[in-house]
Amino acid sequence: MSPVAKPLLDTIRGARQARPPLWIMRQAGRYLPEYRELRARAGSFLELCYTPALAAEVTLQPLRRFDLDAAILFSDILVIPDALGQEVRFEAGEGPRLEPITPEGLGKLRPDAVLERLAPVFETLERIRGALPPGKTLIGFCGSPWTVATYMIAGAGSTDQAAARIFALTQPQAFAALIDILVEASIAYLVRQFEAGADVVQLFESWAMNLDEQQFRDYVIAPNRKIVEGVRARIPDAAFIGFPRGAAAMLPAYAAAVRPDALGLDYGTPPDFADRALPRSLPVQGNLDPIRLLAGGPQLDLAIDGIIAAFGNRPHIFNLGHGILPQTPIANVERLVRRVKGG
Ligand code: 1CP
Repeated sequence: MSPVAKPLLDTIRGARQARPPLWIMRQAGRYLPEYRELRARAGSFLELCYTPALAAEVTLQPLRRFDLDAAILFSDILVIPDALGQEVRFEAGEGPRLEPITPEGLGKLRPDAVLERLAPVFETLERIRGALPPGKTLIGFCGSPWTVATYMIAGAGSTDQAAARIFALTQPQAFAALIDILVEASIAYLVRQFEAGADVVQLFESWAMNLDEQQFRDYVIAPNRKIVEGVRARIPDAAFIGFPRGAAAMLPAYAAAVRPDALGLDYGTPPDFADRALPRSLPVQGNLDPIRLLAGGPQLDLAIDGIIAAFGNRPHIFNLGHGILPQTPIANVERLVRRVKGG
């Protein structure tokens, strides 16, 4: 018996579809009333991530509402620092807060405890796998080491990542040790995600901008490459979507060295540039501006059509160029899905 076709996974494997398959970054979350309702009952955000029945339910919510081609595990990139033993809290309306890591504090991290502490995440994947219709792709993920390190070092999100950039340049040995810990933890975490049922994993390098060429090669390319190679050493056909947000002119170098199966494009990347700069066989994902989705109307239809046309000659997964915004009207998401599906 041949396995059921999964249009999104098949696209990642290089098979172009007549209409691009579609998922939406951060598709489970605050723009959905059913998420806000469940979130209010769940206690803390991390409790929600670590309660398999609830995390699986939240993962499936957007698929019940919209005809999306993939589910993405409901979790967060900051479960890795949490599992390493760094204190992580999510304050309502303020985003994540961590106890900032110091060179001296590195020794207190517990890489050996990570898989045990993340066991609920693997159970969540197993539950989603069991409930997911056969044609749908299941996406796992982790944050890339540099992006996760920016939160671990600053103790919060920041617009310029200055704390982490200064730490990397003034404490190079401690920084390299931290990146190594994150690379090893991420390899172990992703291998278990595949074993628990993920079809593909996305590497979220959300803060790949603000780096010069050498920093980009050292902090972004090298660790992501180690993760891909480390996972493939154990699971040879492991599929990856790389998403280096803000990579700009470094995109081709990232693609060539990291060798993801598909490349996620942020909305600042001109489709024509990406199409010319990347090998024709490399599937791309993206790259609608989330503000266009929020604003809606005819400009949304035009932007969708433009992106589909620009990637008409290569495998393409339709997505936003960054996460959906909490204020996005549901009707605009319905309009997007209809348009991409050709309805
Ligand atoms: O109270 C709440 O409901 C918290 C909001 C929230 C949600 C819904 C956070 C806090 N994380 C998540 C889920 C999440 N985060 C998912 C799964 C949901 C899905 O995609 O459907 C994923 C893939 C992430 C990944 C994530 N977390 C990234 C990478 C993607 C991106 O947007 O760049 C990053 C940077 C984070 C950190 C984080 N977690 C939460 C917030 C508000 C943030 C961003 C903080 C900042 O702006 O610096």
